[in-house]
Amino acid sequence: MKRMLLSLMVAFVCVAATAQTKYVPSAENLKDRQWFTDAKFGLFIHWGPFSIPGSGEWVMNERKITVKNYTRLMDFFNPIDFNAQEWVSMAKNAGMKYITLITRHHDGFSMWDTKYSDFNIMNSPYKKDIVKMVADECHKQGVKLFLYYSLLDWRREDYPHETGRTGQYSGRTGKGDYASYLQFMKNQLTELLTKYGEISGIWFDGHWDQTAPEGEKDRSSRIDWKYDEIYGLIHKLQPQCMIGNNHHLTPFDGEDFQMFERDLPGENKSGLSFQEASNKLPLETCETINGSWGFNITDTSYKTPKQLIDYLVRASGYGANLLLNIGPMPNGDIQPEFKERLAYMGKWLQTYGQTIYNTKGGYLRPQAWGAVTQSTNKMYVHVLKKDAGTITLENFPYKKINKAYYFKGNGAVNAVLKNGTVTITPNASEEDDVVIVLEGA
Ligand code: H79
Repeated sequence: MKRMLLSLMVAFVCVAATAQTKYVPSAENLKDRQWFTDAKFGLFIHWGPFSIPGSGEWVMNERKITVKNYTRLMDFFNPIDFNAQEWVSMAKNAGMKYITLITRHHDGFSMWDTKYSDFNIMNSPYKKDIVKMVADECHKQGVKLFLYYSLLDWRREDYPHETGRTGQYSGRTGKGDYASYLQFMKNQLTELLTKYGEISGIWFDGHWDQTAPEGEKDRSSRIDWKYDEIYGLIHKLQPQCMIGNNHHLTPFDGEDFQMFERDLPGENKSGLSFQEASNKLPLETCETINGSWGFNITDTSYKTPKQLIDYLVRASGYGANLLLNIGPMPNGDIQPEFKERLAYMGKWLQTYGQTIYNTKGGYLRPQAWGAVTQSTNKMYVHVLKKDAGTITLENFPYKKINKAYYFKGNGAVNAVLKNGTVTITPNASEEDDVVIVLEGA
């Protein structure tokens, strides 16, 4: 009897040890999720030795550069014009509330003083910890900091490169060893989460490297990433730190926000975002100003300031943040085309910020003519399309509209609520932005 009891107890302990415990976010984490949802606008920064060839952050893979040859870039990276204070001020003046910084992209270069890889900023002629400089400045200026961290690596032998879809021209001959690679990532993440003050989020990318090429919808991974271990570590070190993973799938247990690359939640215009938008987690869309993430010297396909504002508004209409990217130049300076657009957006937000920050996505999702955001008893109707003509808002949630006016100038607007539908005919406007406020309940 005693023996049976003992073996029962052993069995119970074993089950308890292997059972997946479902992630319960801490109070601090939930608070940061709310902050994030209200923040609406952040700056993505793709920068590193990959910026030098001026051909985007995938240059190693695209030009089939071997690890041996690529390592030379480290000797050239000397961004003498980099000024963290200027970068953070620029983001702040653009109305951005957080920065998401590349700490290590797929090329494996670490932008901080890490003990776990020689391919890092301290071994470049610059010899200064860039993550530290940006982190210190963010904390000083009250801008939150997220860190981008690639799960895939085009240079390490222990990354399971044999099954990787990319990084096949790196010249690696060793055998992948995920246990070793996982330990490496944990060591690096521990550095990032213990040496740089408060980190508001970790932005993972690269999961798709281990997914099947046949049919983009099949996203089952060829390796078990052991996310429970990685996420557990992060939440243990900094419980408020929000985890997002750009795996293009339904969020996994342990994740705190969901991102969409070059796509508004649910639209899947890029063809990479099959996942449905979560109705539980905060959402974020990332997008470039031209067509490139890392500095690209020939890419002049800049979006107009108006297009960028429209994107921010439409993201807000879905209740999502916009994480807008810049790829600084190899010398650390930011090209004027980016600076001008960010300044424009900052100016726009000085006027219209109230219709974006702290709002919820519209009860009516973005339409061809524009988008709706809302706060308590107020609906902000952004008419983005010029000459949109008469607009109808069906299934309108208010029983009565008490006041209808232009956000700018307060001029009255004719808005009629009948049988649950609002009909608005905006005045033909010379201005780019027509925002109408409907007050009611
Ligand atoms: O950091 C930026 C990009 O470098 C990174 N994410 C943003 C934020 C990124 N890497 N890849 N992608 C975005 C697009 C992925 C394309 C893929 Fe494929 C399609 C990966 C797998 C299928 C192309 C085709 C590459 C491999 C096969």
